[in-house]
Amino acid sequence: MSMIAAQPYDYSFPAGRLALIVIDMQRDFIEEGGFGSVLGNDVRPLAAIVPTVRRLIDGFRAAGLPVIHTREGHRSDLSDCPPAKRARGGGALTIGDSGPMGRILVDGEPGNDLVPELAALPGETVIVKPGKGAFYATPLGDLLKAQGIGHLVFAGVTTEVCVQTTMREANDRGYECLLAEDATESYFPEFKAATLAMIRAQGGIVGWTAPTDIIVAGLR
Ligand code: TIU
Repeated sequence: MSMIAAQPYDYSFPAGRLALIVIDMQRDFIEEGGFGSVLGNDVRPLAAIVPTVRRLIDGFRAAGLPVIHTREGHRSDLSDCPPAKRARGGGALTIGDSGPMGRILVDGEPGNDLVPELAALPGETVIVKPGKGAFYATPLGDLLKAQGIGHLVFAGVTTEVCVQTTMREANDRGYECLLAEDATESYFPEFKAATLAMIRAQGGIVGWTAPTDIIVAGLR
């Protein structure tokens, strides 16, 4: 077993059996005019983690370990978007409406793309998901099973919404989950802090957390 110094205690993983899941590092959440901003958020703090997420991705690529990207996006006919989800938000625009980066949160639109610095390489999987969790209504679980992967490192946005939801889904499915503390961000700093604390409380009730540099060093 390999080991990464983490909270609430060291994170162990079998060498070659660890994958990185980068959650929703897409223009819709990180750039002005996308879903994050139509919900009323200041999106600027999220762009600040892009270089750190890139360092984590590069560490996994250099170690020959899988990098899986996700995007929150709906089909163009919105058949996979519950009316309840579309009705939320209270802003002038909602999911499926036309914004400056194309239709909001719709797969295939410019705003749904990953930010250019974090684009998937050929051969890397991109999961397009209709929900906050990446296991719901996607092939992610089958894909991990087929590759024999039981240990997952998480990064991306936002910490308390799609990242935490996916970590909880993974935890209930038996995966050992580690969140990169500085490669995740929220529109609400206090929500990020609370999420990191609740994940590792009670002996790691949801999983572990560690800084990106420690994780990357642990891959070598
Ligand atoms: N609104 C918010 O914080 N997040 C989302 O809607 N989706 C993700 O977290 N990706």
